[in-house]
Amino acid sequence: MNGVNGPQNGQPHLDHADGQYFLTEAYKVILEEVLCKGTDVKEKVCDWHDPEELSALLDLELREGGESHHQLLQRVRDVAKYSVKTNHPRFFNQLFAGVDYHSLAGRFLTEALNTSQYTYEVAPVFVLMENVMLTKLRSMVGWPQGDGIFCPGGSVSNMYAMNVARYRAYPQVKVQGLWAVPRLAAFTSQESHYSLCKAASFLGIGLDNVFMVKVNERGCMIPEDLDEKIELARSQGAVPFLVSATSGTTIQGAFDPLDRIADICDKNKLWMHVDAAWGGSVLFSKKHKHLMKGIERADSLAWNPHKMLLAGLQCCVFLLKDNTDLLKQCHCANATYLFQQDKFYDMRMDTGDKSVQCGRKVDCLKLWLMWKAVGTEGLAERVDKVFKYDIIYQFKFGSCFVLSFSMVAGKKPQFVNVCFWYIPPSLRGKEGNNDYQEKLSKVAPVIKERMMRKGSMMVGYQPLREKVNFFRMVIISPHISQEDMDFFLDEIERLGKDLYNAL
Ligand code: ABU
Repeated sequence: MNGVNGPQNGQPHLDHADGQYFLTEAYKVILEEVLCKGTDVKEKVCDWHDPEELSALLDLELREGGESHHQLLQRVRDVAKYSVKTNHPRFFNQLFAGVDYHSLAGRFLTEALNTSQYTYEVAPVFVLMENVMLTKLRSMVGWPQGDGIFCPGGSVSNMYAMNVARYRAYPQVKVQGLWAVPRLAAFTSQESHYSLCKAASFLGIGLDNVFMVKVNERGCMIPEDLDEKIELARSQGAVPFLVSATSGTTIQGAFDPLDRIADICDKNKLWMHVDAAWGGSVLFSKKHKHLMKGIERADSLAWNPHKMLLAGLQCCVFLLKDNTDLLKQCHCANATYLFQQDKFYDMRMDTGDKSVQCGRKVDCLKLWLMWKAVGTEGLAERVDKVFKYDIIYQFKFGSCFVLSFSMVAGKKPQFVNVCFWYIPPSLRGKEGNNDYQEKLSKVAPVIKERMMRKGSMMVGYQPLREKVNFFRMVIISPHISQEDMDFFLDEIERLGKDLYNAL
């Protein structure tokens, strides 16, 4: 065993003892740098460097010879040091955050086992586990039967929905291609996820044929406008086939009115998909699942447990009500080297041909192990807890900070996305000035740059149609304390109070 010296003469070594020694040491670094320091509020969320400087710090160049274990452990330490600590209590930047240690153990185990989800013969445990997970999640939607698959991201789940909906309406498309179908029209809200447009483009439906339905102030689809857009599409000679509603929009966290949308889909015989990648986890909460009232009437659903449930990237499911094997019929290619029809076990266990992928990562174990650890009740508590933080936040926004902060929707948001403008003292009371919006649009980017260079916290910002740049704070991690919440607003004020004078 070479121990800390690693491979000799730059030769790649495959010695188990040596590899396991390295892994043990690397794990200690991961534990210390990512999981201990990375969750410590006294440490930075990020150690920011501009790309040129970071490239030099990392020494990314690959060379002819290999490095010693000592050097490699320093590489591991550097990667951890300069990466963003998404487990940190002051990371509010994305729709994922925080760490669940049981899930993480599942992720390590998945990586160590290094298999592909496609057949029972190479993934017996995971084929059974995926089936159990999909059945359980479907039962929460209210579908006693159905189908589904774990996907690499919510965008891919949404693309599956579009493809399966088209296949149901025009099965000949699989063999004959776009020649065999009329101009199709899909409908989604102005605030839905951009993946619907990507899917339409990728599948040859075309961006012009995605009709954007208007939303109300909170970002929820307006059903009357959906009706109008369906008529508009027909008047242009297009054939409506799919409505994609959203439960938990990316920016405002809005929930579309599913029952009313289902009525319209029933009336027009359209496939109803719900992108619940972000909001789906409210189905765990007795108190908040009303936000998805009517979900059982949908045909399909995208749901990402790696978001609010903390299952870890990535853990995404595409669920269908259909139990006629539509998903497999739509995507199968019957590869004879994988899906032999004369196998010695029940070939229905080879679920890989439902997928558009060949090799497919195991994404069910992390969710299963976490769920086993805390139970359905524990996951429900997790969801309820972040909603409680949101209430505290709204109270603060509604009272003492009223001058400095302004809520984007002008009222209580539906979910845990808190969208707001910070108004620096120099802009307060100047709403009527011609350059007010232009100046306000520059505030969030400057504060964001300052917080990242300092490393004190991370929060996202964006414009939204006519609304200029505002912050979107996303509260997910159960490890967030009241002090973190207080720090957040105080830090924005500290970083931005000299604006607009300094711009
Ligand atoms: N798929 C939407 C995720 C974007 C975000 O984390 O903000």
